[in-house]
Amino acid sequence: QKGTFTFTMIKPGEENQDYVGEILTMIHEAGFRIQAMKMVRLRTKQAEMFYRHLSDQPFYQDVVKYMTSGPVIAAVLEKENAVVDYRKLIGATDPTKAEEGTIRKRFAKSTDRNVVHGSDSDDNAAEEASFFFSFSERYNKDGHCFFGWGK
Ligand code: YYY
Ligand code: MG
Repeated sequence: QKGTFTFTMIKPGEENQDYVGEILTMIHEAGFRIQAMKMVRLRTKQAEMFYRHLSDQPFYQDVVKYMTSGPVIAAVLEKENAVVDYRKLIGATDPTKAEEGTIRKRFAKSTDRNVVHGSDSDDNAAEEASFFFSFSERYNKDGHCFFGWGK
């Protein structure tokens, strides 16, 4: 069902990998259930595609370079009001502006390495999940989408 899933990534870097357990604990304690998860290293073309909406931004190539510098942990999370609640849990893009108790406030040192990605809409969550998880990882044999909404 729409509205009950979101997509997240834990971004690359040793400083993030050291905190994977704690980040997942925060996600769990905030009431999200992990429906799918994998660790993958993106190719440049894939990162360019994932962040194509930022292609006009001056930091676009830096984002692509960073996001391909090591593996990311991609996951689909389930919870009522998932997209909005997860954006609240991760906090502002700039960690100095993120509220206490958010993942970025706790772990991120800068905007350009802000630890986690979170989808900003239901449609983007569906699209981003389908970017990382193949058809057979998303659908059962009856054509039912495991993540609750079809894409
Ligand atoms: O959704 P969110 O991650 O909070 O921010 P976006 O505006 O979608 O930007 C995506 C990504 O780009 C951000 O997480 C870090 C990077 N970025 C940057 O390096 N410098 C900026 N001034 C803005 C964003
Ligand atoms: Mg965004």
